[in-house]
Amino acid sequence: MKIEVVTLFAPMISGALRFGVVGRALESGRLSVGTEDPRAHTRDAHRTVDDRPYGGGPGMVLKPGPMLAAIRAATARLPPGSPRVCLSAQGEPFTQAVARALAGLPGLLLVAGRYEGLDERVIELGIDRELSIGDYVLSGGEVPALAVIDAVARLLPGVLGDERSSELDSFSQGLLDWPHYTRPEIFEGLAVPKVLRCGNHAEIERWRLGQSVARTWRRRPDLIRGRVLSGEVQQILNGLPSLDAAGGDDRGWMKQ
Ligand code: 4G3
Repeated sequence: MKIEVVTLFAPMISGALRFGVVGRALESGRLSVGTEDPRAHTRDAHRTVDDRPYGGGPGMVLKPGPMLAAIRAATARLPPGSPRVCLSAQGEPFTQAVARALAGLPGLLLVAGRYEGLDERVIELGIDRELSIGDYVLSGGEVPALAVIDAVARLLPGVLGDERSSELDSFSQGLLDWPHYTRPEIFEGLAVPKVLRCGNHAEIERWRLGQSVARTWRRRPDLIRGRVLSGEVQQILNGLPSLDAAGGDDRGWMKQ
């Protein structure tokens, strides 16, 4: 898969992508990431990329000329039809389902804004879709672009390897992950749950699913309400206290 990022701070992108799973995806050629700097598309001596907002008010807006020229230059290096995505707090939520859809494409353009954002005409002329990584404001779209690249890269064939399939991840089943433990068996007085040391794999699977369901129900009931439930998950949910019941956390469920 080929990804291009339009950014004023290319080293933020290239620097962060050198490590771990994404770093190896780049080295193996399963993923390639290029950048395009809007400043390279300025014509004035000061290489100006921002200007004051029409209508007044604080902050600056990215000038449309350099931004659209950078989008077009980067788009020309991508397969035809690659979606052009802008990261902004006004976008639709970036979810695991969106990551899966993007990972199935041969190309993707990500546009990282700065200041108060892009001139709206750049969005009209050069952006297909706006995505948000969450309900908070950041100083630039680079960190959200990196989040999208990371989430997409680990879904590409061969990137995780067979033994760490993304199909076993939190969210691939629509539930939060279960708790994990490694040695030592007792750490600062806290023991690993007995069920994980019993060697009964059917019971371990049941415990993990129970933990996932209980956690999701307590922390993210929105994930349960909007979802078709298997009979097994429905049965676990029926045994859980209602959300507003006293005794406040998911840690009591099936402990030990
Ligand atoms: C304004 C994305 C600001 C417009 C970007 C980009 C938060 C998110 C910015 C624009 C951002 C997010 C940069 N802040 N929640 N700031 O995904 O296009």
